This record gives sequence, structure tokens and C-alpha cells, in this order.
Amino acid sequence: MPPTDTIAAIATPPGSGALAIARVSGADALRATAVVLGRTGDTLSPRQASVAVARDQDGDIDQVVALYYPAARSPTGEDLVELTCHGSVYIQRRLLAALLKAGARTARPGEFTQRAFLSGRLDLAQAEAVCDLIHVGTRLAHRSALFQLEGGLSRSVAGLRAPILELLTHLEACLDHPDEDILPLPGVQAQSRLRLLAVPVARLADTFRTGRILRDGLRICIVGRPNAGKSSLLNALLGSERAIVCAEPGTTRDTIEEPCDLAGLPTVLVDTAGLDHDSRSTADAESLQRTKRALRASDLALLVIDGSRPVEAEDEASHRRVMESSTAEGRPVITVLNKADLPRRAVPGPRVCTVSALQGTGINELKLLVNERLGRDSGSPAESGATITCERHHQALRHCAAELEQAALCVGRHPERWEELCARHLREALAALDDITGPSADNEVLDGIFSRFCVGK
Ligand SMILES: Nc1nc2c(ncn2[C@@H]2O[C@H](COP(=O)(O)OP(=O)(O)OP(=O)(O)O)[C@@H](O)[C@H]2O)c(=O)[nH]1
Ligand SMILES: [Mg+2]
Repeated sequence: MPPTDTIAAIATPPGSGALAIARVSGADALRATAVVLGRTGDTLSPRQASVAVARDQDGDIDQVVALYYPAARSPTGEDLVELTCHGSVYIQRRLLAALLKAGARTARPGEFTQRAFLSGRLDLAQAEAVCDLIHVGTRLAHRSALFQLEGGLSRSVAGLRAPILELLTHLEACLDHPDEDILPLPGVQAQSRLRLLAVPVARLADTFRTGRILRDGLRICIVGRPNAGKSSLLNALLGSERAIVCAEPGTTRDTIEEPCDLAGLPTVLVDTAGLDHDSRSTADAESLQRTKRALRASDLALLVIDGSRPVEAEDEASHRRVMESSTAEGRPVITVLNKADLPRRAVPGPRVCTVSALQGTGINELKLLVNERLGRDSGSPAESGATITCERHHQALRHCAAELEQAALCVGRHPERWEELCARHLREALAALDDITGPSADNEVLDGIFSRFCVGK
């Protein structure tokens, strides 16, 4: 059932700013706005900015710019009015209160986008991309969200759906009208078609590896012996003095996380306490545990070595532990030989990146190296077209692939009634794909999805 009430909210971030925007959507949007703007006869002209004074019972609130989008072409699929006012919190609060008094009710998070979905303006995957687009922080994440909003993912899903539906229609025609002249599909042929259908579904599901990175950022853990220059490297990569740097070893005790755009790759950099296995205090032991946890949770490790000191047995033991645990857990490690501005006393091994965190030399090369290692491991979203960035879509695609696999297995296992069993699995496979674009999503699912949005979107 399409909603019948009219909603209102401030769409700009909480707090004061130069300007703020109040949005009103619903069948009563134009009338409620007209009350606040004191316009009875002449209503607002469609898609044209009008300057007006918003008022409430206490008098003038502010001079606003009003924009009216009639339902036929509005972003929500309903009558929508946007009022741009001056951005003080006081004005925003009073303007919203006036709109509510005129008949609108406060919008829930994501409710404007939910209405766009319910009116058929956007499918569910596109609506979810709106949320991604609001939060993107890098070029790649932006490109992926835009592609999804423009219907790229929905088209890919439709491309997967069509041949599954075609096969199901054929099987059902054979089952429902056995006497008619429909060419039956030999089991072996059906089996190979089903396996072929599963390939692009699984391939799209696999893009979630890249998509997860686009959404959450790759975790890069900076580890090494005390005083090697880990915090200096964090600061150099960020281009800001985020972590305390000090000549004394043991400066960093806790892990420090910071999002960072590494040449287009969204990452989260994690600075850690120095690896010192001879912990003296309870706090030292806890620091070491936190460093180990951060390392285990990371996608790549930067092992920082102080190149101005000879590497001693204790250093080697620590470095070996990092290498061994990373190899066991499949995590790439880039060895960074730091303090290149000082005379070198450590012997650099092969595949070492030399930098001076203090002077900023070698930092760009290191960024490119990280990009190359992680970019290669995670696949290129640009070449693969659609990229799954949402766990819900990933689950749906895996479910679809599993149903296709089950359907293929039925052919060999139940030669006497494989068509019927196969058709059941194909219907499930189609339902899983439909979960992505959401034509039949139930209210609970929709509420869960849209509650992640901000109010006013
Ligand atoms: N000359 C030179 N000194 C550096 C460089 N990088 C770091 N340092 C110095 O090395 C000392 C330790 O640097 P930090 O960045 O605090 O080292 P850390 O590995 O984070 O140390 P802990 O947190 O104590 O484990 C500081 O005096 C830094 O100024 C570098 O590239 N060149
Ligand atoms: Mg430090």
C-alpha cells in the first residue's frame, strides 16, 4: 500500500551552517507548505525557485527559497517541496515545527528514499546506492555507488535473471502441457545449461571482495619494533600529525585507526604499539595483545624497520613472527625500511620499500606499492562493471548460485522427476535475485534497509 500521509524533515546535516533545507513529501505537501508561506491563492510554480517568507503563529521565521516538484517527476514520486532557509539551528527547528503544525509528520530515517522505492521511482538496489553515495569517501567507491544508482547493478541482475526464467518457462511448459508439441529438454543439456547459468552469478557474488573494500576500506596495520617510526609513517601517509611521535621507545600504547584514501584505494590505517615481546608491565602485555589483534584483523601489514640501526637478534625474532603469522593467514606484508635520511646500518632484504617518514621521501612509491598489492588482490571494479558492495546482495547471489547448483544435481540424482525438482530450485534462484532489486520485499526487510539512512534522505 503506498503511503498516504505527508512527511517533513531537515535534509541537511544537524547543526548550524550557511543554509539548511527542509523537505516535505506527500499528497498534502503543497498545501502544508502554502500554509507556512502564507500563500492561499497562488501556489508554487513547478520546478521554479520562488522567494517567500515562512511564518508561524509568532511571526516571520525566515526568508526562504521554495522549490516544488510535482509528483509526476519528483524524486520521491509524490508532491515534494524543498525550502532552503538560513542554517541556524533555531530557524531550522522553527521551520520544521511550522510544517508539522500545518499537517506534515516527522519523517523517519530514509523515508524519502523509501517513498521513491514504493512509488517505483527506484528499485531497491538503486535506493541502497543512495545511502552509499551519501557516505562515499573515495573515487572508486563513488564510481561504484553511482553505477548502482544509475541502475547498473539492476541491469546486471536482470541479465542473470532472463535466461533462468527462460529455462524455467520451458520446464514448466513441458510439465504442465505434456500432450502438447513442446520439445522436451534432454537432462544432460539441462544440466550443462544450469552450470553455465551459475557461472556469472558466482562471478558477480565474488565482486563482493572488492565491494567490501570499497565500502569499509582495507585495513592496513603498521607494525614493527619500538621506535622504528611507525607513528611517523602513519602521519606521513595521512599527511597530518595524527599520532604522537617521540624519540623515546614505547610512545604508542594503544592502536590508532584513521581512514585514508591511498591513491584512490579506501583504507583504514592502524598504528600499533611497538612489538616488544619482553613485556614488563600489565599495560605492555595488553599493548602487545592489541597489536596482535590489529594485525590479525588487517588485509595488509606494513612491517617498519629502522634502517639506521643494525638489525639485532631480538628484532629478527619479532619480524619473523609477523612474517610467519601473515603467511599463515594469507596476509601480504610490505617491508618498509625507514629513516632513509640517516646513514643505513640495516641490510635491506629483497622487495623492501625505502622511505623517510620524517622527510616524506618514498611515501608516494609506498602508496603505489600498497595499491598494486591490494588492487591486484581485490580485482578491479572498473573492469568488472557491477560490484557488489552490500552483504545482503552478496547473500542473495550466493543463494541463487547454490539453487542453480542444486538444480543441476537434481538431474543426475532424480532422473524420473528431475524437471519438477529443477523447476522448484529455479523458482528459488529467481526469488533470490528478486531480493536484490526488491519487487516483493516485505515491510520488515524494507524498514531494516531504510533505517540505515539519515533523516531527510
Ligand atoms: N631521522 C629520522 N627519524 C625518524 C624517522 N621516522 C621516525 N623518526 C624518529 O624516530 C623516533 C620514533 O618515531 P615514532 O614514529 O614515534 O616511532 P614508533 O615506531 O611509532 O615508536 P613507538 O610508538 O614508541 O613504538 C622519533 O624521534 C622520530 O622523529 C625518519 O624517517 N628519519
Ligand atoms: Mg608510535
